[in-house]
Amino acid sequence: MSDCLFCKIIAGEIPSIKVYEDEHTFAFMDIAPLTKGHTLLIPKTHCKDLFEMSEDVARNLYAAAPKVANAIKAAFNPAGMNTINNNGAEAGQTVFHYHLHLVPRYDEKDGLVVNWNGRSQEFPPD
Ligand code: IU
Repeated sequence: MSDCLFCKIIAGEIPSIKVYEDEHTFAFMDIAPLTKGHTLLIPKTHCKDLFEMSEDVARNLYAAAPKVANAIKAAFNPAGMNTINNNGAEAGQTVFHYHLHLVPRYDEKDGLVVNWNGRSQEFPPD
């Protein structure tokens, strides 16, 4: 899609820090990382959100997900990882090309106070 930011990143028209690429998928570092190593995994075929995604696109995207997750794990040594996907502005989506957030987690005090389900989670101070 010509006016889609993430399509332009895939095409190399907008620079990104590429983490992974194959025939069907592309992954790059989020420009505003929630934690160290926060990566976005996206399909090369433009689709707005999960509701528009074909089974083929989903299959290819999720086939790449463990590879990218393990590459992030090898590079940053997180203790865990959240995968998050927002669909629709009401659900928090701000870029309308499907993307799966891979958010490495380090410990309960890694500074991120959003739990996997988007609910605020307060941690006690030291
Ligand atoms: P959301 O799920 O649609 O809210 O996530 C959009 C993400 O895209 C968000 O984490 C942004 O930091 C990220 N992003 C980016 O990596 N590069 C950009 O140029 C823009 C947004 I605009």
